[in-house]
Amino acid sequence: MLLSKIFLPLTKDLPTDAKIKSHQLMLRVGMIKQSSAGIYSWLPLGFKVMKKIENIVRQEQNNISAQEMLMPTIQSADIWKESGRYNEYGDEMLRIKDRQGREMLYGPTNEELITEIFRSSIKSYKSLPQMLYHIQWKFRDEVRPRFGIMRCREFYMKDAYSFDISDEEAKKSYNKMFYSYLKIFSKLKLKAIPMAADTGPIGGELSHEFIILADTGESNVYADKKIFEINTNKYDSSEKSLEKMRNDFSSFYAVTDEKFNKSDFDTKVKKDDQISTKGIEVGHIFYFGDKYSKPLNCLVDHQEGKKVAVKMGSYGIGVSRLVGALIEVNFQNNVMKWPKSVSPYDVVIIPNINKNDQKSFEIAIKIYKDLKKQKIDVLLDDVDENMSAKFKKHDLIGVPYQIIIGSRSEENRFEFKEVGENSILLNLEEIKEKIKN
Ligand code: 5CA
Repeated sequence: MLLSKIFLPLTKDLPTDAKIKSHQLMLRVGMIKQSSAGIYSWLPLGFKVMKKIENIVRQEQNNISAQEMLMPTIQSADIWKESGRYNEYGDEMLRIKDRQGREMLYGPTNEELITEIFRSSIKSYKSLPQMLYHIQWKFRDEVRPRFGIMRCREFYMKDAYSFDISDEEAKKSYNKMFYSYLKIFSKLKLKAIPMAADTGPIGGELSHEFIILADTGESNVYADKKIFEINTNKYDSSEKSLEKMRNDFSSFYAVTDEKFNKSDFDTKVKKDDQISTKGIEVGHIFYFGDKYSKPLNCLVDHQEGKKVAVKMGSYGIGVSRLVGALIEVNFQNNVMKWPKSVSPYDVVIIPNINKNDQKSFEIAIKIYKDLKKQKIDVLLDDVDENMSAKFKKHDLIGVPYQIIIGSRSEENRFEFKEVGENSILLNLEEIKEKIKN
C-alpha cells in the first residue's frame, strides 16, 4: 500500500483525555475513533491488527478441535430468565424492547444462548465431548468505561463453551483450553500467566485469568516470580502433557486480588520471589459444571441410562483488548514495535523524497513491486516530508522492519532496520530472508 492513499488520520498532539499509552497511540495513529462513551469505530490500521489477532486465536482454537460458529449479538431475555441471571446481571446488561414489546438484550456473554442451542439438538453422551466457540461483539454497560478499548462498553470477544458428560471429562476440556491459551499468547509474544481468579457473574468454582504484567493494568496480582520462568512451549496436547502443564502452573502461587491471602502468600513464596503488581486480564476461563445446564434443563442420556445435566465450562479472550495490551507491552520510549505475527504491514519502505534525489523514490518503487510479487505486505511511504518527520511517524505506526532508501544506500544494498536495532546494509534477497524469518 502507498501511505499517501491509506486512511490513516494521524494527529500530532497527544490526546488530553487518554491516560494510558495504548489509548494515546491508538488515537494518534488513527487506529480507532470514539463514537460514544466506551464505543469505538475501528479504522483500517486498528482493524487490520485486530483481525490478525483474531486469526491467531481462531487457528489455535481450531487446533484443539473447537468448532467455530456465530451467535447473534441480540438475545431474547427468556433464556436469561430461565437461568436466573436476567435480574442478577443488573445495570451492566443493555436491555432492549422490540416493536412487539418483547424483552431482548445485547449479549454481554453467551452461556444461556449456547446452552439453549445445545439442548435442542444433543441428547446423548455419544455426541460428547463438544467444544464450540464464536468471535463476536459483546456489550456491557460498564459504569466507568476507560482506557480506550481496554475497558469499553462494546468489545470484541472470543468465547468458547465446552460440554462433557462428567466433571472428570470436563476438566480435560478445561486443560485443553488452558493449553490453547498458552499457545495463543506465545504466538502473540505475550507473557500471559494463568492466575487463580474469582468467577464473578459467570459463576463456578474453578477459574483462571490470563494476566500480562503492566503498570497500567486494572487487576492487582500476587505471584511467585518463578511462574514466569515456565517455558510454555514445552507442552503438547497429549493428556499426559496437559496434566503436567496444570501441575507445573499450580505448583506456584499466582492469584488475582479476590483470591489473595497474605499469610498464604508469605508461607508459600519466599520474600525475594514475591511479585505484587498490576496486570491486564486478556483472557478468563471458567469451569462451572451444571450451573446453566441444570436450570435450562440441558440433559443428555448417560451411558447407564439415566439423564444427567451436561457439564460445562466457558472460555473468553478479549480480542479487542489484546490490541491495547500489545501496545502497552511493546510501545517503549515512544517507539512502537508490533510483533511480526500481528503487525499491520510486514515492512515499510522509507525513501528520501526530495527534489534533488529522484533516484531514491524510483528504487523504492522497484523494491515495492518486487516485495509485493512475493506476497509480502509492504507499505511504501510516498509522502512528501523530510526524513526525520517520516521516522517520527513510523515510530508510532510500529511496522517492525524498515528499508530506508537515502544517502547510505549503495547500488544494490539498502539500509535495513529492525526497530530497536542498528540498521545494516543488505541486498534485496537478504532483506526478504529477514522479513520472512
Ligand atoms: N463468558 C465468560 C467467558 S467466555 C466471560 O464473559 N468472561 S469475562 O467476563 O472474563 O470476559 C472475557 C474477556 O473479555 C476478559 O478476559 C477480557 O479480556 C475481555 N473483556 C471483558 N470485559 C471487557 C471490557 N469491558 N472491555 C474490553 N474487554 C473486556
